[in-house]
Amino acid sequence: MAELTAKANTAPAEKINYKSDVKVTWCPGCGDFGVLSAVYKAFEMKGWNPKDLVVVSGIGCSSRIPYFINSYGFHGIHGRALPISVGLKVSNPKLKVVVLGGDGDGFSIGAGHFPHAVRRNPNLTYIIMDNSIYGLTKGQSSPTSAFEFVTKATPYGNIEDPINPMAFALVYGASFVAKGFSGKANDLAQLFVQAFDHPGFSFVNVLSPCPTFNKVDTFRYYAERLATVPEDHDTSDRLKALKIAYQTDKHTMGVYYRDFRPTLEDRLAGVREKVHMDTQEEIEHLLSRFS
Ligand SMILES: Cc1ncc(C[n+]2csc(CCOP(=O)(O)OP(=O)(O)O)c2C)c(N)n1
Ligand code: SF4
Ligand SMILES: [Mg+2]
Repeated sequence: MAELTAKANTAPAEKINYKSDVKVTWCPGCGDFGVLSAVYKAFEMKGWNPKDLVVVSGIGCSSRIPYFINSYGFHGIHGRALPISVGLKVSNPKLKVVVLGGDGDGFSIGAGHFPHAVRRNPNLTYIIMDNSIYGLTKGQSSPTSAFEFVTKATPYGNIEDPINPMAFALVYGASFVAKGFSGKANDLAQLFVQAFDHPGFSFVNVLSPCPTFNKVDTFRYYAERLATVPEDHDTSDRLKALKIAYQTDKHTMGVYYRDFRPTLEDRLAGVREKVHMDTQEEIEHLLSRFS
């Protein structure tokens, strides 16, 4: 059941504390701690007032994150974080909306919402905490699990190919697409700030290992394959971004792509303007019949 958590406090303006009093209940060593730390840092850099900020999630270990943040929060239903967030932006465009959740939440049950959020281009940030597993339900394979990955649900190895989250976002037309790693919280915080500053739908896929349901050390696995987007990469070139997304030998961190086009809020303001004008014209036309 959807749950609205209003935890915004009235902390003094000079130093905003984004940490809530709720105990973080993830397993020791969970990659999600790195994401949470980067989120705190990025919010500190932005200095947003918690009363103007809503953190939205679905269901999963990662989706518990709104409880740990001093802001408004919406711990929603599995796979429905994006529609909830778009609704928030439509009803109050001034809100800062940051959406977080797991790879299962976003790319399995929630995958159908992704293209439609993207093509509306709402001014919000969507962060996937990608551990390539269903953590909360005790370690089944997810849409980003590797082929032949062994889990309790796939004891003979996963028979499905994984989706490529970066290509997924690029092909659907997201206006900002970036990738990060929870083991590099400072870099991640910088990436989040760039995503927050982007006017439109910004997507960040974060590699966030689940040590509980991975037999190998995924932190080390990723760290050994980390690369950064080349400095001369043209972020306005979607095809070049796709080439980086399809590199199989490394995990490249940074901003792959961005473009600037009207946001959902701009588009709705345009419609409101037209409605207002039409109404004015209609009123004048009606009045002219009585003059
Ligand atoms: C409609 C619905 N279907 C299925 C579930 C069961 N369920 C809860 S969390 C989850 C997957 C969690 O995986 P992910 O989104 O990757 O988050 P993680 O726990 O890995 O952070 C599933 C299938 C549910 N709660 N609601
Ligand atoms: S099960 Fe995995 S994803 Fe969930 S809290 Fe534990 S380490 Fe993190
Ligand atoms: Mg997951």
